[in-house]
Amino acid sequence: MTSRIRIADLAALDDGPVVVGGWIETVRDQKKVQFLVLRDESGAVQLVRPRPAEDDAIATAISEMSIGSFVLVAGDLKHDERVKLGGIEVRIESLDVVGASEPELPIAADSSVDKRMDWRFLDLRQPAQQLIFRVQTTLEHALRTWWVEHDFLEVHTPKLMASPSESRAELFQLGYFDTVAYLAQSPQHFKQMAQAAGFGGVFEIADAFRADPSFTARHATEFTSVDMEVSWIDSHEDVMAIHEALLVAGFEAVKAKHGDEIERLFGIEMTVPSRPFPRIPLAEAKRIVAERGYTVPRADEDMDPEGERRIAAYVREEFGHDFVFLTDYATSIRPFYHMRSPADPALTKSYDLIYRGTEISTGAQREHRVDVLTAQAEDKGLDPKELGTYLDFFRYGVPPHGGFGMGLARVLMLLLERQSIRETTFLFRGPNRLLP
Ligand code: AMO
Repeated sequence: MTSRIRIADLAALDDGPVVVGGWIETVRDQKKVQFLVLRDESGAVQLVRPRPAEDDAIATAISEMSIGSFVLVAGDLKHDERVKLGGIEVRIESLDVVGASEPELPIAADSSVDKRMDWRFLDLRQPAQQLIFRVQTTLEHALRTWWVEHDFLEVHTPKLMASPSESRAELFQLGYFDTVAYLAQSPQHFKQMAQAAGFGGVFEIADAFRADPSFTARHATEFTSVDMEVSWIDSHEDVMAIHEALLVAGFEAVKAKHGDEIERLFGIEMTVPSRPFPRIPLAEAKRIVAERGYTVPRADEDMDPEGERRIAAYVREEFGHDFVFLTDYATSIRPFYHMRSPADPALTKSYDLIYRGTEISTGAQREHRVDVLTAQAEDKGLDPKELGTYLDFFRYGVPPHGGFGMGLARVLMLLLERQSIRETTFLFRGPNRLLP
C-alpha cells in the first residue's frame, strides 16, 4: 500500500516531510512559482514549487500537467496562515504522475445533468457529490445497526424470479435458458417467506427493478430498496413505529457525522425528525387538500404528486413536521397481499410515508391467512397459479407480520435537497440510460 497522508490529516501535523496523493484540480503555472491544487477523498491542499532558473523535469511536468491527473507528491509541509486554502501548503520535492489525464476534461461545473451522468466518475470527484455517498454510507450503517441491535436478520433474496414479485406492470422479463425469468420488482415474496421460516425480523438493502418508462426526478428502472419485514405485529401501526424509530436513528447518525459538511456544501441545516410522525388517513388527507383548493384528480386513486406536496405543506404548517404517514389506503388501490381492515374491508392496514412532499415508502400488515389471501388475489383478478410458490409460504403456519419498502435514493434526494435521484444514485438507470 502506498504510504500517503490523507489531506484532511495534514493540518494536525507539524511542519516536515510528507507524501500526499490525489488528483490535480488546478494549475497556476507562473514564471517564478508553480502552484497546484491537489485533492483527494478527504480534502484539498495547495502544492507549491519555486521555478528553477531553467525548467527541470518537475517544472516541465507541472507545466504539462493536465487537470484531473492523479499524482503522488513528496514534499515539505508548511503551516502558513497566508495560504487561503486551509493555511497549509506542501512544497514539492518530487512529483510522480501515476495516472495522467487526457488534456481536456469532458465536463465542467455548468454541464447538464445528463452530460454529468455520462461522465459520472468525474462528476463524483466533486466534494458535494462525494458527500452524498458518505451520507448514504452512514445512513445505511445506522439502519443496519438498529436492526442488528433489535435482533433482525439480514437476508439477500434472489433478483431472478419465475413469477412477478409485485404485479404484471413494470416488469422486466429476460431469457433464462429455455424459459423466461423476471427481475425482482421488490423482495416482497421472500421477506414474507422469511416470516414463514420463523426468522422473526428481517431486512435487506438491495436492488429492485421496475420497467417504468417515466422520466421523473424520482423514478429509476433499477433502484436500491430498503426493505424490512417483521413477525408478531398487531397492525401496520407497529410497522410505522419501527419505521420512524429507524429513520430517527439514521438521521441522528447522519447529523452527528456530516451535519457540518451538509451545511457547508449544501447550505442545509439538518434536523432530526421528532417522534411520533403525524399520521393521517388517506381519505382525510384528500379532504384536507380539497379544502385547501386542490382536488386530487381521480377520487378513487392514490394521492398524485401534487396532492402529496399539498398534504406535506399542510403537515409542515400544522405540525412543523417533514414526514407524514398516510394510512388506511383503499383496498382497490393496494396489492392483494395487504391485510384488509376487519372494521371496513374496503380499507387496508397499510400506509405510505411522505417526506417533504414525496412518497418514500409503502408499508402494511400482510394477509397471512392463506384462504383469505387466495380469495384476495382472485378478487384482484390474479390467477393463484401465477403467484408461483408464494401462496405455499402460507400453508404451513405463519405468524402475523408486516413490513415496508423504502427507496434509498429518494430519501437522500429529499434530505439533501437535490433535484433528482439521478444525483443520489451512484449510477442511475432509466429508460434511456444503461451507461456507464
Ligand atoms: P412500492 O412499490 O411502493 O412498494 O415501492 C416502495 C418504495 O420504493 C421506491 N420506489 C422507487 N424508487 C425509484 N424508482 C422507482 N421506479 C421506484 N419504485 C418504487 C419508492 C417507494 O415508496 N413491496 C412494497 C413495499 C412493502 O409493502 O414492503 C413495494 O415495493 O420510494
